[in-house]
Amino acid sequence: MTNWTKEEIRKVHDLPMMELLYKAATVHREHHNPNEVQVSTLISVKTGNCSEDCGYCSQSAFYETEIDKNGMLTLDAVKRAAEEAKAGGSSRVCMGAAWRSVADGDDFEKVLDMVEMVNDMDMEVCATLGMVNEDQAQRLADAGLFAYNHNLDTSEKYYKEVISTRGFEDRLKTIDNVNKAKINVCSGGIMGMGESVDDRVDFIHQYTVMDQIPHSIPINALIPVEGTPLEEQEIIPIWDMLRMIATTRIVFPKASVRLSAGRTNMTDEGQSLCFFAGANSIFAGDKLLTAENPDVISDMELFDVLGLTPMVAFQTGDKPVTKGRKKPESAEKTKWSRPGHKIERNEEAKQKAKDKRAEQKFEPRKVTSVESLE
Ligand code: SAM
Ligand code: DTB
Ligand code: SF4
Repeated sequence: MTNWTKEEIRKVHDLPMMELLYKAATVHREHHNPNEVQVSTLISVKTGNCSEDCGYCSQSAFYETEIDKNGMLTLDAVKRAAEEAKAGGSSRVCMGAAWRSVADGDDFEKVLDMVEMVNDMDMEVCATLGMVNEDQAQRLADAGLFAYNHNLDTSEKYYKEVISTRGFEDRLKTIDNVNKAKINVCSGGIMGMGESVDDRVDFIHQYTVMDQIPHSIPINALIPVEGTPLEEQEIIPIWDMLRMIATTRIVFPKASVRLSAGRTNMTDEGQSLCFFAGANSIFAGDKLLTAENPDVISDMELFDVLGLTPMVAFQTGDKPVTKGRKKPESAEKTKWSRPGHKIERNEEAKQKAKDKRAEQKFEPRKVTSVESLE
């Protein structure tokens, strides 16, 4: 917990750009090596068909988007992806699943196996699986999880304009459960969803009142995805991203600030300014979860130009020790809230998806050339 007021945060955010960047860069070098960047690779271990209606997300089952949906990946596939990530300079693997919350059972046991395996490869393991209860967080910790990503995404007020199927307080509860299990919390947001500057300030302020400040704070730029309610949002100007990164760095001097989704829409110079303003981690690899990301070679070329080096694993925290596997503690399923209020643009995108699916169902089947020959 820190005692920043919203007014103080807003004052920092609104500083003249050169002053803001200078201040942020000064705080950055006081607490971090400014020439080092932590590099993580995302692996989507379960893709698409998610039961939530998050207005930004390509993986929601409510919307019709062009993604390759996938059930659980095999342990082998995750191993190969992690090896490739390590060879490419990543020190952390972040496993994402298109789940609302974790359900005890085979798929969760598989995730625990994956965590154990990647931790044994001497890489930091992060997971982002939706809401978790205390027992599930503890089981992830025991499997060797280094960090858990769970984003608040935006201000509590604007959250209600983006998602109707889950409650903000459940996100806070999950972060609390992760903290209790002594797993490093990674939590941040998405900029450019139509929120106001006040929402951005409120978003930052939320973290100042937490008992524990997150270990890392991802600042994503919205990637507008066709078929989602936010498909028509304009790409956020780099200047807005810089203000958010610099302000986050100044308010949370010790945290990792991650320049996350949306780098394909930024120039090298724009990204360089983000590093100068205090961003000290990125997601590498030509795919995020479903969306595009710059390829590793161009990232490493930029690192070379800037004299940046990828951070080695476990520089910001000890390697977790894997403990024996226990059975889930509570037979009772955790009840997470489902507010269910109507968000107009989400409803429109849901209807569009329904219409498109109905159309596809009644479309005459195309006759292939082989069939037509017979
Ligand atoms: N289902 C889990 C959850 O929601 O916590 C984990 C996966 S979810 C895709 C992880 C995060 O990715 C979201 O919280 C959001 O911040 C980010 N994200 C998803 N779609 C995005 C987009 N189109 N642009 C930017 N960030 C996005
Ligand atoms: C985070 O804050 N950003 C990452 C990670 N945490 C899981 C995810 C970005 C997802 C971008 C959209 C996609 O790939 O579908
Ligand atoms: Fe599901 Fe997570 Fe996407 Fe929301 S952000 S639809 S919970 S995968």
